[in-house]
Amino acid sequence: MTPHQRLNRWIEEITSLCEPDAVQLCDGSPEEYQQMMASLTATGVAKPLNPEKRPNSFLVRSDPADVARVESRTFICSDNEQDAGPTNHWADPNEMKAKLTGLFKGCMRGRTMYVIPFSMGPVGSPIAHIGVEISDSPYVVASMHIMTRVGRAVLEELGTDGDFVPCLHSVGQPLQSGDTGAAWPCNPDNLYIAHFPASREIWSFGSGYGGNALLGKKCFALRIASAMARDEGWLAEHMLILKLTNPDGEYRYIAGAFPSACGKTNLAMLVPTIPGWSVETVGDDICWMKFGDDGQLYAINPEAGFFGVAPGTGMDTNPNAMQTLDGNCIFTNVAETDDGDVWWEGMTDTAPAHLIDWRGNDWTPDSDTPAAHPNARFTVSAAQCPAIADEWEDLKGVPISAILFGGRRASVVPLVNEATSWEQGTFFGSIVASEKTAAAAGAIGELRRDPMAMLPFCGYNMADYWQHWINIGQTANAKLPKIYYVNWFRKDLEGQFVWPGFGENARVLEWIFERCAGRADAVETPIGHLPTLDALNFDGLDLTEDAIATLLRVDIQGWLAEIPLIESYYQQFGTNVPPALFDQLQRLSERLEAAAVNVA
Ligand code: SAT
Ligand code: MN
Repeated sequence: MTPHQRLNRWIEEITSLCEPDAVQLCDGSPEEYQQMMASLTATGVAKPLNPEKRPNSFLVRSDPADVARVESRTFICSDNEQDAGPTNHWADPNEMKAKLTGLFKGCMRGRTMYVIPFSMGPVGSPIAHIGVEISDSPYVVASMHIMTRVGRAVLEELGTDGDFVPCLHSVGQPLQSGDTGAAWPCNPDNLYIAHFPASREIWSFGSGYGGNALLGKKCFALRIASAMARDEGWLAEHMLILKLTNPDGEYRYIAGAFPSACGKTNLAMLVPTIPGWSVETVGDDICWMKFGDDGQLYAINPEAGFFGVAPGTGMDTNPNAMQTLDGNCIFTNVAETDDGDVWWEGMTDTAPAHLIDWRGNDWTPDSDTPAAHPNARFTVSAAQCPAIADEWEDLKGVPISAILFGGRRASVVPLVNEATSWEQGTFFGSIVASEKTAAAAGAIGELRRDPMAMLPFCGYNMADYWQHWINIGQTANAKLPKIYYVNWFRKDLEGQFVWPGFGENARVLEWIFERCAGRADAVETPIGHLPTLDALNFDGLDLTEDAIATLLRVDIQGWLAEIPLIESYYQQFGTNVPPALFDQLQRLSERLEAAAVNVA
């Protein structure tokens, strides 16, 4: 079938296990894409949109029971439970394989089994890696065309003995003879998204949606790749990558990790408010970084498309995303307008008077359910983004000058602080949190820790992953990026956001840029370097002195109150927590105590 013996053997093995009616080796061609969309249209799950509104675009409605990633059914199957760590669901690899082999037996009867060779990253890049997904879903094939690089070039790159990650997927709904089955087949009662980090394999059963089914994304590019990166001395991160250019035409690349609902895609496509500055997009979700010969970390976006949350995306919040969506898109679980286009909450200020909602029912603004599912998605090629950086497909990657970590914190955490070392930056990354409740200033809301925004995406023990970060910092001759902790979500005593956010975040990026260039001032504080009042560009911003003070305040008492919370958070990881992080915590605590005495 292919020149690759191991791949051929795997295809044969899966064919005899799953018993499909036919096997199709995917070539990634436009004809193949049209074939998939035609078959999805024929079964009624996809609907072509009005070509005058949205050329070559489709609306897909999933089963209402299959609308998002399911973390409770996501498993890390390492030999030892401790290697999965307390934040992952662990399963014994042999037991999981046995159970899944039972489920996969005959699961593709009546269906075509697609073999999808794909590259995460530009084909031929030394930072890229190859996977092969076997799936019985044409929706997955079409989506993989957009989200990854699929086809012949990948097989050529694999040659006869290249490495690949086998990614096995089935919607888990075989067809009886003559039966056409459900429009959106799935099997939510038997859902498994299983990862085998030691053998670098993924087995996913029962869902056709997003990260459960497009196995190149979170399953491979984060969970399996994080384990590969640990073994091979690189970083696989849940980060955007942007290119920032100043008015003189100097540019730098910045990566950033943010938990969901913190505006990561908006930041990746930001339109700066400050004159002369520009942001271009390299990636919006995932970042792979390897050391170059010069000791710098070079990054690629392993993906080729955006699988973005539609609701909340509009011309006011993200004009670049909106323009990316002009055509050639798959929309899943958004609402349909009367003229054959799409709509979702946040696309426009006022909703159309009539829609068909994501479930296929009539909808008006008086309806008490949303028109689009909150996790409705667009799938679109990154190349269509008007802000895409020319070098986004550079084989050697782009050198990263700074790494941002951010959460959603109403209190305690200032607008920006710079870590004084890689170890301190790793410490900041490990304690990233978002507040569940909108806490009043001074009080700490209930914190959901999401270290490095990797909580559901780390393929091994989170604390071992922190140790890997520490180890990366000790790489000989490394020229490491500076690390920043940012918070766009600080609130005042009345519970109002203090910082305007969106395009104004460019002001913080400007300071970071100038710090990397060795030109901007900072004050040393117990929590690292903060901008001096003059160093941060507030020109033309309507902020009171009080607001600026709140944004740049080092909240000694607030931070002191966090020390025991961090300590007990670390304790759940037992002895796996790197001593370097306890050391950072201890020293932070000492600096805060000393500052508290000085203030008193
Ligand atoms: O569904 S995905 O995992 O691809 C996207 C997400 O949940 O972040
Ligand atoms: Mn993500």
